[in-house]
Amino acid sequence: MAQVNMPNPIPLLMVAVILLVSMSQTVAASDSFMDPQGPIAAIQKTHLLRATALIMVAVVPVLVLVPLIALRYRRRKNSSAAYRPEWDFSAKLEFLMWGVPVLIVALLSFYLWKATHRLDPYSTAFGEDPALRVQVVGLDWKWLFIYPDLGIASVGEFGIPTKRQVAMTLTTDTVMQSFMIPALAGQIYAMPGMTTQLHLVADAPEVMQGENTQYNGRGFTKQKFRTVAMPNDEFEAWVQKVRDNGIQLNPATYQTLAMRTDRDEVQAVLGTAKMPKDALYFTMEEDLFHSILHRYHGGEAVLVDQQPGTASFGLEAQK
Ligand SMILES: [Cu+2]
Repeated sequence: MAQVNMPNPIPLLMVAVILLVSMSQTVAASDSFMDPQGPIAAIQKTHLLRATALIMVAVVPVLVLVPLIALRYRRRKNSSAAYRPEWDFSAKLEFLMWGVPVLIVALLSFYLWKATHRLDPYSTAFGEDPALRVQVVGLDWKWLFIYPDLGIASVGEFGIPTKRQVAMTLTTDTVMQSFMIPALAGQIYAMPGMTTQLHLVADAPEVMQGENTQYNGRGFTKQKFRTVAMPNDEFEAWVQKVRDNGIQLNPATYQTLAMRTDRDEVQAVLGTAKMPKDALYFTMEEDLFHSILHRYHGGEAVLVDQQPGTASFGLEAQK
């Protein structure tokens, strides 16, 4: 047999451990509801931990008792373990085996019911009015954030004030997409011609990743954005920055934006030196959101070259 030179496993293990630790640190920067940055994700976390703990009441005894019973009642000489081949019923055991799961399911249902209503994305229970209104449009492969009351829009950077409710209305101008900012709230689906809502509140200034969780083709992995929660004065400054440095979002620029391009590709066409490398800033006047929505409400199928998300729409980026 050929001699295989096995590398010394210790340095390899150390590298693996270091990698894991450093990865968990880069990932941990509030990209998960396990590190919640707002009340909704915080409740989601509690809910997960509670459900896990309840399920463990059934799982842990099984994991512990199966090997113990197999070991203790195995066939061997001079065994001190009881051997009762005629045994067939124990009320106590039956009560335990059925009662505990019933209790667990009942408790889980109770908490699930409560959490489902508490965490209803349409509910405004977590913040006071006036909420900041944001219209969100899913495109291939970016999210467009429209601030209808501020006359601005952005792609790749989603600025929000802290401690104030953000009331989002979502749709897409392409295939179904799923919006999520794990550290805050979500996920929620959006479909063309329809709207859904999502309300969220950020507790403290923080940068959080947002994404689309519904696979939609080539640029899917790049459909991420930075959610920047800022104190109110910084948020106002950010709005001013977007207003001062943004380009007009009109039918022509929207046409380019809506094509099947990832953020880098659209950045190359629409980006200017005044914008961050990974974000687009816009100013706008018209009610773009409703014109996007109503395009699907004509009672007839939308022509294929008028549908972002099709190869015929505009000049699709070839790749
Ligand atoms: Cu729908």
